[in-house]
Amino acid sequence: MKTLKIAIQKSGRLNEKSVELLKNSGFSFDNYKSSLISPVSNFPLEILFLRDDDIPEYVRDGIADLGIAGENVIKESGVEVNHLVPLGFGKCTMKIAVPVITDIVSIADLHGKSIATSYPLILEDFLLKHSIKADIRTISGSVEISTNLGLSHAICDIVSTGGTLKSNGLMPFCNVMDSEAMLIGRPGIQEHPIVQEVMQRIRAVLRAKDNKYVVLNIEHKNLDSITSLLHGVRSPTVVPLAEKGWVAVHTVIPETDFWEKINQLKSSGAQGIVVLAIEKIII
Ligand code: PRT
Ligand code: ZN
Repeated sequence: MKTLKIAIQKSGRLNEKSVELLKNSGFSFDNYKSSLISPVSNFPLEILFLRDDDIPEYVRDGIADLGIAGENVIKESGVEVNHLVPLGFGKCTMKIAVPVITDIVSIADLHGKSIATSYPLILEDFLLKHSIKADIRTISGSVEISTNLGLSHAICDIVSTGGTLKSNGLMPFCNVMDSEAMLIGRPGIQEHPIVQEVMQRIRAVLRAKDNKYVVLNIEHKNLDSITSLLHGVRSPTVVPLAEKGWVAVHTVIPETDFWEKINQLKSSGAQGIVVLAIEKIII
C-alpha cells in the first residue's frame, strides 16, 4: 500500500503533543530533533517535521496528505483544506487587546485606529464582519510591544493565560477566534483507507482521554438506582462478588462531570470506588 505523509510542527508549542498523540495512536517512529522526515516502522505513514505556517500549504499541494496545525494558522493561510479531527490541545483565543488606559471602549471605537498583528487576514475578516475600517499593521513578532512603541492603538494576537498582555500593560478587549490543534487533510483524502485508520486511532485516543474507567461495589438491591446514573460505553458490566447480595459494577465516566457523578454514585450506596485511566476507546 502507498505510504502517506503527515506533517507536524518540528519544534514549538504543538510539537510535543502531536508526537505524543501519534505515538499513543500506535505509530512507531524516531523523533530526532535533526530529522525532517521520519518513517513509521509499523504503518504505511511518514512523519514530516515542518514549521507550522507551512503545513496548510503542504497539505493543499499534496506534499503531505495530512497535517496537524492550529486553527489560527490554517485560517490565516487562507488555504482550503478539510478539517478532519479537532485534537483538544494547543487551545488559545485570538483577541484584540488595548492598553489599560485607552479611549477604545466599544468595537465601534476601533474605527480609524491602527491594530498590529501577525494575523492580518483573520483580523481583516473580523473587522469586515463588524463593518469597522481600521489600519492593520502586519508585524511578524513581538506584537504585544507595539502599542508601547507607539506603533499601534491596539493589537490582535493569540492569548493563552493572558500573562503576556498583562506584563505589557494591555488588557483583552474582544475575542476574534478560538483555536485548537486540528488534523487536516487535502479535500477527499479522508476516504483513503490509511487516513480512515489514522482518524479511527486518533479518535480512540482522544475519547479515552476524556473518560475514566470506574469499578465500584454496590448492594444488588441498589443496582437500578446506580445504573440509571451511568451512561457508559453501553450498559455497565455487572459482576457478582463473593459476598452474597453484592455486585461489582464496571463503567466509563466522562471527565466533564466526573466528580458530580462520583458523588451521586456514593450517595446511591457505591463503595470501594476504583478509578483507572483508559488507553483507547474503540466504538
Ligand atoms: O516555529 P514555528 O513557526 O513552527 O512555530 P511558531 O513560533 O509560529 O508557533 P508556536 O510554536 O509559538 O505556536 C504554535 C501554535 O500553538 C499557535 O499557532 C497556536 O495555535 C498555539 N498556541 C497555543 C499558541 C499559544 N497557545 C500561545 N500562548 N501560540 C502562541 N502563543 C503565544 C502568543 O503569541 C503570545 O506571544 O504566547 C503568548 C501569549 O501567551 P499567554 O499565556 O501569556 O497569554
Ligand atoms: Zn509559525
